[in-house]
Amino acid sequence: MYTSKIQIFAALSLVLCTASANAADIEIKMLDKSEAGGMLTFEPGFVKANVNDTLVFIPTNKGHNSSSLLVPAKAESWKGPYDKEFRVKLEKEGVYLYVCDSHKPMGMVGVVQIGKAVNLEDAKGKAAEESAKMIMNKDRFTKALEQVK
Ligand SMILES: [Cu+2]
Repeated sequence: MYTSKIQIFAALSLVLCTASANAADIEIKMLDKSEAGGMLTFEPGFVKANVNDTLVFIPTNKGHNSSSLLVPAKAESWKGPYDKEFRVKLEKEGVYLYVCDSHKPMGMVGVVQIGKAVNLEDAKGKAAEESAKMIMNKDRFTKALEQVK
């Protein structure tokens, strides 16, 4: 009886430890129109996550993809397919900027912060450069970057 309780406790501890060590999946929808009324959006447009978490882009509406625009030093860039669920694991700390290739001019963009924002100044510079070329939603990058802490 005593032994079995210990065994159960040991098994339970193992389960809990495994769970806390697991990285998270974070879903980001690709939308024509958000519930708040914004056109052509990633939702959420800003995500703060941990090293080794995975972004999961969901093709809720058709005609969108996800491509990295700026990644921290030594991090891998990505270019996701259109109209398919796409997963990208982020293994380096810093700020990531990404866009929908078709709708970058319309400000279909997003920002991810992994751990410390070690490259925030670079990200702000790139975002300002790209935002200047947009024809709508020019403030999306700025508003997302304001949430970086
Ligand atoms: Cu798009």
